[in-house]
Amino acid sequence: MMGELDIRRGWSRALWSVLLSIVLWLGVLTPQARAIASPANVGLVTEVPIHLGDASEALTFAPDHLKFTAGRKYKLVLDNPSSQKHYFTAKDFADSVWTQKVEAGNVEIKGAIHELELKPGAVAEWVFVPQRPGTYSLRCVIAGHTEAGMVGEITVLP
Ligand SMILES: [Cu+2]
Repeated sequence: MMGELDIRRGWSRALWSVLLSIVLWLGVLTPQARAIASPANVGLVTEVPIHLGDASEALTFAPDHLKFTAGRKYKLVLDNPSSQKHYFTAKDFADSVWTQKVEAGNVEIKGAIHELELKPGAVAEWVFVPQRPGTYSLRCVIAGHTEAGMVGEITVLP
């Protein structure tokens, strides 16, 4: 016959097993939840600025050497401080990266990018992940600009 004490023991055993399963469940779940919500993961984008031309109309990219690591996410911030338009043309590089988006003005473009044209004063942000290590050439395809030295090099490290 079950006494009052036995009933209380039974209850407390049931309560403990419920608590234990909650603890185990949280233990399994929280590391994943933490990994998804972690600001370290959300904010893991390296910002890299590049100027196409400059205020004194120099035909250059600044910097003219870009270095990335394959598999990491970058936000390339391009601007054109000059009074003429310029191109960021690095076709082999563009074909080898995974592009998340390009943002310019109020427009966000998703998907593959081949080259970018920046009008005077324009700013564009290109978010991508380099996929293939290698050395890629960069140039501005406006007539005469490549010849005048508006060229650069992009290195993707493994
Ligand atoms: Cu140019």
